[in-house]
Amino acid sequence: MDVQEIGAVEGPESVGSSAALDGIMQQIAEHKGCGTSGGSGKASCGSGAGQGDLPTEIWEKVKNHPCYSEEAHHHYARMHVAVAPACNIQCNYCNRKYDCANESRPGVVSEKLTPEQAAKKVLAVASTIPQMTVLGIAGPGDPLANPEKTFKTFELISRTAPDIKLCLSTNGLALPDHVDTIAGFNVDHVTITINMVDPEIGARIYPWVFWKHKRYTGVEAAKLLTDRQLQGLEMLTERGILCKVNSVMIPGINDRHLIEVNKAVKSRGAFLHNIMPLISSPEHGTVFGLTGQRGPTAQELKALQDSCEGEMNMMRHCRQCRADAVGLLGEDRSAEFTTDKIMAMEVDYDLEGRKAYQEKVEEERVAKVAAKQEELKTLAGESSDIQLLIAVATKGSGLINEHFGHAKEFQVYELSTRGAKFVGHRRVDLYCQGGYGDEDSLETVIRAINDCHAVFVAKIGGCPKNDLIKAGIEPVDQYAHEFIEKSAIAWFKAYLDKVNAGEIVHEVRGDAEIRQGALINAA
Ligand code: CLF
Ligand code: SF4
Repeated sequence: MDVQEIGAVEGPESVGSSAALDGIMQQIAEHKGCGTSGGSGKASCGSGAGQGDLPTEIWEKVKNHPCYSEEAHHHYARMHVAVAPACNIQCNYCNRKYDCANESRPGVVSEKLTPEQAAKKVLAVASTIPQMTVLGIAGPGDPLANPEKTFKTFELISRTAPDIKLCLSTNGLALPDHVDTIAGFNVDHVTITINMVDPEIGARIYPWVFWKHKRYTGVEAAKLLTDRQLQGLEMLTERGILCKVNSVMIPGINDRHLIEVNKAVKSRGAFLHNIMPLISSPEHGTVFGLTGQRGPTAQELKALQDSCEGEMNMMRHCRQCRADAVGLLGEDRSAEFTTDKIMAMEVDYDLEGRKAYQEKVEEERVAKVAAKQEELKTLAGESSDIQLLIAVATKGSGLINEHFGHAKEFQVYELSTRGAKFVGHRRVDLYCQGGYGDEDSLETVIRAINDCHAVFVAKIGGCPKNDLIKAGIEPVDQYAHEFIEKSAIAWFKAYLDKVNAGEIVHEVRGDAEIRQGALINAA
């Protein structure tokens, strides 16, 4: 059992001020999309883009990558191997004893691995989880500050598990020096964390960077970092490597500036932009945690993401996972694959079996999309401008298949006459603990989905049902084990019918909280 609780949920007062939200909304009004000067293959509608929205060669690269395709993340898993402990910069949201916040929640890595151990782990996981399609190296430090270990791991895996996509996440400082090696290993997916393109802002995020045996501080350090990040991004996209940019949204420091970052990375050919909330609690021991720097509220984050979703692909399903995460995004099976357990495992890397399993997954995906399209027809002719959010309890496969009390997160969909669109997720405390409902947890769940009109579940008990209704959130269990989007559209159609008939009045919901200290690794 490896359970780590980081921090506590903040109270309702932590929800951002309306002045802050107004400021972002104003920026959005002034920001007409994200320009159109991006590199090739960028014309799509977000990481939710499907087969028909992308050029074939891009679709082939993203269709089973759970981070680069929102649709894929319901079906395919990724794993990280923690082979890269050192880092060459300091971020104010990172404490070195924790994972890299580029790609992980601030939790402790259970084990650091050698490249050989990592290769064995990949084979063990791939043999057990046939839908694991991507290996990422994302820390716990920076992979390119540990180039020998990172590339040795890639070399071993590309030889023994050729069907697994290789993925890399970096702060970008050392990136220009390694682009050719990355391309040489056929790494198709690289993430760069870019939080600013203005060194004055960067100096508030990065106290120092270490480059060519010298430590730089302040604006000089931030200037060096941003120059190297943007140079690395250009070099990768020139070689046809799909680049995702991660940005941490830090209210009052870079929140409005991230619109400029979005333009800058789009113009250099980034494929996807992932704006993530700052996670900051005093318990993390980070500079931001200790100085009380808050993270954004759910509405602030969504408003910024919406503002950048012109023609730029936006990722909204990131789980800020650990540097040793294993499984579907949103689940963590790393405790099943500790070094002790792996060494004792009989590994049977069945390439044909993996292919056969993934073909079945593809059939499920086709059925899911067809069901959604069919249901969408019922909204044809509706002219309502009502737009609302719902929360969904799911264990994956695009189904409403989780009990309310067992949900560790809820997926959030925006419903309108255009259909159902995935717009995020909310991590929560388990409501059901040891067979009983926990009232304190229920309060935190309600705060986390407070901006939603309904919560879709496979099953729910009487007590939480009543409390949700009191809070104005409708518990919906009539679509248990059915497809999420199809069910959501059917429910929304019925909602519109009731509004049109005058049976109910549509009301706008309030803001919601982003969990600051969720359970990050339970097994
Ligand atoms: Fe890992 Fe990152 Fe590759 Fe994904 S994670 S290296 S691109 S395989 Fe994904 Fe995790 Fe978010 Fe990263 S959900 S933190 S975006
Ligand atoms: Fe921490 Fe990652 Fe920043 Fe390095 S790049 S300081 S490991 S968050």
